[in-house]
Amino acid sequence: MTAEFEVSLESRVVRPDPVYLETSALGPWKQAYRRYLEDPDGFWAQYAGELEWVEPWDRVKDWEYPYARWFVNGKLNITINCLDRHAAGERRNKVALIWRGEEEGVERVLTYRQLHRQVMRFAGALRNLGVGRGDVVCIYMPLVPEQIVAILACARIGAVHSVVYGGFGADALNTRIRDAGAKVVVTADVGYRRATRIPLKTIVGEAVRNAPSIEKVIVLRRTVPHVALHPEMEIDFQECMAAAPSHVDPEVMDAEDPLFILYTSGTTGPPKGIVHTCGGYMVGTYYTAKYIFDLKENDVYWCTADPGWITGHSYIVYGPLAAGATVLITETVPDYPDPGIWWRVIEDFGVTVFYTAPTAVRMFMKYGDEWPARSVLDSLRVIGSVGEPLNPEAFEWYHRVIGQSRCPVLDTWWQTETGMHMLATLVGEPMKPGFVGRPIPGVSAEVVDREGNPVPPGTGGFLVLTEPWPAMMRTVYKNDERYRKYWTTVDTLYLAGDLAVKDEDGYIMVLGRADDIIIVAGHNLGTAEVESALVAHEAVAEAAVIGVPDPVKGQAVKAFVILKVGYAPSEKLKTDLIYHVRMSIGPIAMPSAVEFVLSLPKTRSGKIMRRVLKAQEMGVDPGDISTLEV
Ligand code: 6R9
Repeated sequence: MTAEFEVSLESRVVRPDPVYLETSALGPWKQAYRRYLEDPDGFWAQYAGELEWVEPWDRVKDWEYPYARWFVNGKLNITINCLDRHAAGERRNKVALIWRGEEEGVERVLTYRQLHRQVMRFAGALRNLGVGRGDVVCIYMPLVPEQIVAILACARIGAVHSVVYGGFGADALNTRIRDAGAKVVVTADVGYRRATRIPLKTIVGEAVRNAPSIEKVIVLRRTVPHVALHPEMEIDFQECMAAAPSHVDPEVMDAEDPLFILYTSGTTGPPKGIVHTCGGYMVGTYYTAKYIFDLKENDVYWCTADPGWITGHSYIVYGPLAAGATVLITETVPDYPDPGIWWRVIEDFGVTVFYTAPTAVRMFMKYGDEWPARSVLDSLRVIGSVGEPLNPEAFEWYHRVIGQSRCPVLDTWWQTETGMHMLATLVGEPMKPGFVGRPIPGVSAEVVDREGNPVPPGTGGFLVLTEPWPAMMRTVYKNDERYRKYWTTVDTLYLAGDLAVKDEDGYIMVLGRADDIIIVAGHNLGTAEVESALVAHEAVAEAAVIGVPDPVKGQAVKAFVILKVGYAPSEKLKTDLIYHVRMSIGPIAMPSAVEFVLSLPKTRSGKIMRRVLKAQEMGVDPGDISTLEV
């Protein structure tokens, strides 16, 4: 970035019903944050103390820059807290998981007791195959309860899971298996998506041919009649469960033993194997699931991510289960058989806490208000967002149409690398559309210049985290140099790679990835600012902007625009949009070109890949595109 830059901070303030703050378990942000600042280690010790440990820790943290150890010498198994603790107590018959298949009426429900038993069985099955502490297991499955059973079974025996999203192809899977040196792959014969079958087992077959570390492939057979297995390599999921012991004690893990590797979605470069450990990750995801979502005992919680992403790891599996919540999962996509399906799921199951991504919100906006209007959404209490900036326009729609102007919108900024929420507007606190919110209690964040000095409110800069936190990644698998880079590029701070701006109240707005920044005549423009202006136009459903070379200004803005249903592309509309950006942000941000498109290149987790648009525009190689949704 060449210099700091000014950003307009105008935003309206949306005040939620005071009852949210009155009933919040964490209380007002200011008090909770002060409690953290006065005694950071004591703050984290308090929440860690709400969980069960096999042996207590000696020290809350050791920080030897840039390496942190949390809950030093503490011994635990995360599944004791996600399962045994509930299954042995009052939650034993509480529903842990509700699964809804793609078809209406195809449902399964598992209580905590049942989930506990299944996890122990599968843990025993893995052990029977010679999988033990420290071995890597690759999980490549559709969104079915067995996917979660497999994840927790690895944790039970101290095996390190590497979940690969079931939408990835054979090459991407092969790269991830090889990098992690996985011993076993757990998969299914098929996944269902828009009524078509995704042949997962066939893809695995291709992916493991050049992966010498693989010894066995465990296959969950969903279709009838069962597909044939190749006995030299493949075994049946249910058969190996049946042959396993029904009780498996949890492996006693050190707080700093690895729990999993997860390859990042990679909007800007090749995927990295992010390594998370047992103790700090457990405390961080438990604390945020319970206190940032402010989960209550009777909540029905639905996070629409897939466990193949960090959002699924932290906020479908580990966090909510550690907090003893009822978690809904479904194999449905948002627009099949029609764009009303998710709202019917909310009505049918009485979902109270809903967590989704801006890409989904913008897609629903495109289809109009009539779809959500057909369902009763009165059960909803809190609606959350993660993954990309929630543009003010998308915030307003989400709050008004889905939240019925009643539910707080819980925007949460965090990363695969952070493991847990970092910035958010706590439930009950005033919301500012366009702003994520403040650092959550327990987290220290700043917006700084290139040297690491905080910039004043209204000035854009780099978003950094200034203190270690429990769920932080510990390294990049087999590439510690890349880990160190996060902490050594801007002073000694953790550089998130996002641009941001803070207002007078300390609310932070994320402006986009720093690699995507556009510099027009020496002025820095975050992609989110221009895209939000475009999305605010009534005809626009979604927009992406990139910088293209300009002989005079250095770079100019090029906009790619998806129109809402009912609008047609025209030269007049292009002019309108350019004018609209001029009036909202200023002449500097005016696109020099607007292109109407039907779709945008996105990662499989739904983030716009501007790098790909840019490469196409310039006619150059886009680099690693294994995460691109095709
Ligand atoms: C959890 C997750 C991380 C990147 C992050 C940022 C973007 C995530 C956001 C957000 C604006 C939010 N991001 N949440 N931007 N507002 N609430 O998405 O992890 O896949 O690793 O992506 O996503 O750019 O740096 P991951």
